[in-house]
Amino acid sequence: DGRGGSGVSTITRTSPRTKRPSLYKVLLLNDDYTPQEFVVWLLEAVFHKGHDEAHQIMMHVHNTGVGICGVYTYEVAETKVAQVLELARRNEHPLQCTMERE
Ligand code: NFA
Repeated sequence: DGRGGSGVSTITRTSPRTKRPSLYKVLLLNDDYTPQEFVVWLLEAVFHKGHDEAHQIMMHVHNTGVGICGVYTYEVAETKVAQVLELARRNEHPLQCTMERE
């Protein structure tokens, strides 16, 4: 049975103890200064979006003030936010990014 020869089998319980992790939306905020093409590039580079979807998300943020870049577990979402803020800082753009539990 894979635990060392006693011959005693174990049935592993699944569903009652399987808690799914909370998910977090990574949100991008509009501003008046960050170039549209930088936002499109960032959505491709950090969130693995194709060019057309990246452009659509960027325009949604531009037109409504906020948009969802993706939905991830806590640590992945935290890392994406940090990557966006660091890329914006390095390029001297005021682009803001945050995360919110779904
Ligand atoms: N509003 C910015 C501009 O017109 C573009 C932008 C889109 C910025 C999405 C931030 C997020 N240059």
